[in-house]
Formats: sequence, structure tokens, C-alpha cells
Amino acid sequence: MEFTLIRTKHSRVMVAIAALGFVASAASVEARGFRSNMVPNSAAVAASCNMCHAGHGGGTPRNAFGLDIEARVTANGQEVFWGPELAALDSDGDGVTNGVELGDPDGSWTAGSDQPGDAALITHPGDSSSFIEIMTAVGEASWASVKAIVRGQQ
Ligand SMILES: [Ca+2]
Repeated sequence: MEFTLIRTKHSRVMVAIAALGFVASAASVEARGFRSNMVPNSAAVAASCNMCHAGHGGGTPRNAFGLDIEARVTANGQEVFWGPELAALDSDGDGVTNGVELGDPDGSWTAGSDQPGDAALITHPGDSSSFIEIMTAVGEASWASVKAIVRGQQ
């Protein structure tokens, strides 16, 4: 009789622990998912958690951009982290600042306001393979024309 009582209590405790674990896990994912709304043009970059996590959702290792955000917030904190400092960083090391990649070069965007920049030019600040190629090279024929003009040959 007493053994049954203990077993029943034990089962209830286990169910309660499992339920708490599930709630804590869901709360944790939910709590951090709101951060995507605190970054400009997040919807144009990646699905929800993949802006900061390595492509497989919350709970997976953070990408370089996610690590830079993690350094600016508490575990489940509501701190505003987007601003000039984070915008000026190049988290993924692709040569383009986070601000340029997210359409807000100076980091002046605030959560809830209209999305800045051109959505077609938004790239992922945590993925160095995500960037817009900007043509900077001048073809040989063009250089020849420029040189000829400078030299007064045309
Ligand atoms: Ca970058």
C-alpha cells in the first residue's frame, strides 16, 4: 500500500518535471524568437530563428551574427540590441557591414517602424556566402577608352 503511494507520487513528480521541461523549452524558444522582429528586414533574410542560428532553427548553434547579438543581451532579455554599433560590425566577415546587409547602414532603424532600404538588396549578416555582387571592375576596353580620353587621343 505504501509502495503504491510512493510510486504514484513519483509518477506525478515525473509528469510534472516533464511538463515543466516542455514549458521551459517552449518558453525559451518563444522568448528568443521575438528577437527577429528587433532586426531590420529580418523577414527578408531568413525564416525566424535562422537569422541568428546556423540554418536549422532555434536551439542550434548561433551563426556569427547571432553570436554578436548574444553578446549584447541577457539570456531571455528584452534589450534593444540593434543600433549603430551592431550595424557597423561585419559579423560574417564578408566585407559588408551588418547595417548594409540589412538595409540600415547607420543602424538608425527601430523595431516597429517601416523596413528600411530595398528588400531586394537585403543579405544575411550571419552568412558570408550571402551578398550582392557589386560590379567594381572596369573592362579592359573601357580602360583603354578612358586612357585615350585622358591622353587626348580621342
Ligand atoms: Ca557581412
